[in-house]
Amino acid sequence: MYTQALDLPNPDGDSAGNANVVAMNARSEPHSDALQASFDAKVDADEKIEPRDWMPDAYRKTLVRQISQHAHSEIVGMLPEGNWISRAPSLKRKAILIAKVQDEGGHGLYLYSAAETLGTSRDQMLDALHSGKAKYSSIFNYPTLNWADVGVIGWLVDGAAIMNQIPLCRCSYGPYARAMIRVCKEESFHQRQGYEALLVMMQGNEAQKTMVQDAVNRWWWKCLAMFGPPDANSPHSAQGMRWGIKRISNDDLRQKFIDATVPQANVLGISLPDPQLKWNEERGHYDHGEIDWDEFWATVNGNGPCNKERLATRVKAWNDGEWVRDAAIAHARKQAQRDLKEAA
Ligand code: BYC
Repeated sequence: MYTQALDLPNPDGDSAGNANVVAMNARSEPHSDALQASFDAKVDADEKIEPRDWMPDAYRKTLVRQISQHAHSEIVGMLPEGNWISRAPSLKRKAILIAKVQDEGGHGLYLYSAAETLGTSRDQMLDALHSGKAKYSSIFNYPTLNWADVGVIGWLVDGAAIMNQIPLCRCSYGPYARAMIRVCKEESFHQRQGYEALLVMMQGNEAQKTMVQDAVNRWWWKCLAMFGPPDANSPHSAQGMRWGIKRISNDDLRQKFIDATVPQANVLGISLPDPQLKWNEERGHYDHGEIDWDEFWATVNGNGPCNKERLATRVKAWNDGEWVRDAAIAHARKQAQRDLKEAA
């Protein structure tokens, strides 16, 4: 497994591993100009910051916020597509979709592991998700109405995710950067399977083509909003860039995504629902219309079409899984006692 756990400092954690991170959390960070200067020099030299390195509290806090939100997005992101596993149109599509949804679960786990190396326990992060305190990507609060939505999520949602996540492979925090390398490889397969599914539908009958166009119309603007608020209204961007967490700004990534996607839409034979979308020779980019930021913020703040349903599903899964977690901990304890006895 692509674990970051080797980086955890304290071997005396409990069987659930929690004491390790609590111990780290409790460690009070000494602060001095020399420590700060050495951290800044590392970031400027594009070296990785590792879990045992000194880091400013605000850097640690920002990473926990972003990585845990990212992990939550992967886990909640399993739900809209998981909804179609039992209704996939063929065995091949079902197998692909199961593999994809399972990959998203795996991404969540790598990312929770990366965030744990910063001294926050998985229980704390999940508690923040379940209580509605933590954010997850706005995109997963919209419903998947028909099979074409599954293809469009692969093509556009995973396509937007890759655009945002490739630069994160160069993030200054080592465990996050390393986790993102594998995540991006898998996301690339996800994007291609979605595009291929849509290509097949577009060679089908009129009803199938209409389904694809309808799904693209519903998802396009929401995918553009995934990159976050415009740079001018993005409170975390400047500091995130200074720390080498963010490498490319929200607006620049959004523009790159649009420029890459328009030719793909042409090959597919669908139109994108933006009358202002037009190549601008001078800029060398596509111009585009305005995103509905009121809708974005309403969704981010819990009032999108599926927010309550998504959270309720996650909370139920957590409660239903309690006996499995208890059994795993009991087994680990038994194993540890057996190992101790054998060593004695
Ligand atoms: N949705 O100052 P800003 C996937 C929040 S999973 C919700 O620009 P930052 C997939 C932001 O958190 C994709 N909230 O912030 C999975 C902040 O709020 P707080 C998930 C958003 O951090 C399964 C506030 O707005 N990807 O692809 O510099 C199946 C101000 O924003 C959103 C990641 O998580 C949003 N879209 O930049 C298929 C990537 N946008 O925390 C696919 C990692 C912004 O102050 N994250 N907000 O309360 C990032 O790259 C950055 O955190 C963001 C935001 C670009 C998202």
